[in-house]
Amino acid sequence: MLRSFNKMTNSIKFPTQVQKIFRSILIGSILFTSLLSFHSGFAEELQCRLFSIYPNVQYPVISPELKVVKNPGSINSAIKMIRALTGHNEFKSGDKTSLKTLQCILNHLYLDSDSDGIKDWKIMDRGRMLSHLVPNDPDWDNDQILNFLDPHPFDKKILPKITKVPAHLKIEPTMKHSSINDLQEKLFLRCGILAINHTDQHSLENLSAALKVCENELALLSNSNSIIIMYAFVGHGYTNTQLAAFHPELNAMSIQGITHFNGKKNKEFDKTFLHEIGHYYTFQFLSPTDLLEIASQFKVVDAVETQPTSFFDPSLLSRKEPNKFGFYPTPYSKKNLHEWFSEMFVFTLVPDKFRNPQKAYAMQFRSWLNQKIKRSAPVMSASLSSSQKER
Ligand SMILES: [Ca+2]
Ligand SMILES: [Ca+2]
Ligand SMILES: [Zn+2]
Repeated sequence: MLRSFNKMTNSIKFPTQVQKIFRSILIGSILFTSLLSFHSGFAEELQCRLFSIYPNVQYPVISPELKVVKNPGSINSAIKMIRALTGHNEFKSGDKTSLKTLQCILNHLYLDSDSDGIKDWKIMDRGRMLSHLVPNDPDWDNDQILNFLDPHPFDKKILPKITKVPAHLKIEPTMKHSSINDLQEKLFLRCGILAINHTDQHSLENLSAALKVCENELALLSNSNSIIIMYAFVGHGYTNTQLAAFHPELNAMSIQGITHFNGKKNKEFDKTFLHEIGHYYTFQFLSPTDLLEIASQFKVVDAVETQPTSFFDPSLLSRKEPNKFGFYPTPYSKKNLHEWFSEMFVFTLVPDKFRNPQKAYAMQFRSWLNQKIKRSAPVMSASLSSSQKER
């Protein structure tokens, strides 16, 4: 599933509201909820909340009465200012949004801590409204250490090159889970997956399952040098569809932590985990046109005629009548092209676990994907931050 992180995150500032939001979304099944449907009804909950990139991150204190915009006057003029500043004409505020909240959002949107022209925060992502402000500049202080890896993200300090999980992200081992940071380290060093505790704590069981999958199945793909952030968010349930999610605006995935873990590994964990990694690969290594191109190779779409510029283009996200001659590894892959790709991603790595294990298709998809990864790998290792800044 590809989902907005909005409803699964917490902020240091407003834990109670966020808990409420969690309760309200758990009704819907995650895997089967389209990206866009997460956005209905959002605006009413618009708050001036900052997404916390890791626990206890230190953000500079910004009062809502910050000097930049002393008084926008009215809700309408505040909205106008936000639209002018961000270029997002879609920006709306709900009935419950106060002028003070808008002023606070507005003030955050002006911030550019390192004066490099890339604003610190955003409240919209590719036309979609977010319920938190999320990082817009991947390196707020321009010290070449990406925000989440940076123990002082707003304080430019020269740090040694990162070769292991930085101290501020280390998962505290517990009596029961004494080996958990060993797992965290292996996941990071061997697979580039950085497990970060967030509103929940990672479980030993899920992290060891993730490590196994990455050492066996993911190893079939070309090496990519990129880092996949994997948060533990409270709000994930125990059923297959609720185990994990990918959040494009954070460029991060999230999985179930200990809160909803019922003591035994969910049989579908491996596939769900790979499915979300598939979404990560889409955003990291493909262009929207690539997505159409591979879908047309498998006759899921007809010849590529349009060249969408956004991954959120309706041609990639809307449900269409399945193509009679198309190859769909699962019923869920008929949902839209993003979900088709992620299901193919799982299929290409573990074809035997599918009802119709067409090995030739799995190989065709995998070699196409490996070409795309190889093409972008050198760029990624050289300039992780600048390539992310384009987002
Ligand atoms: Ca900046
Ligand atoms: Ca930094
Ligand atoms: Zn998905």
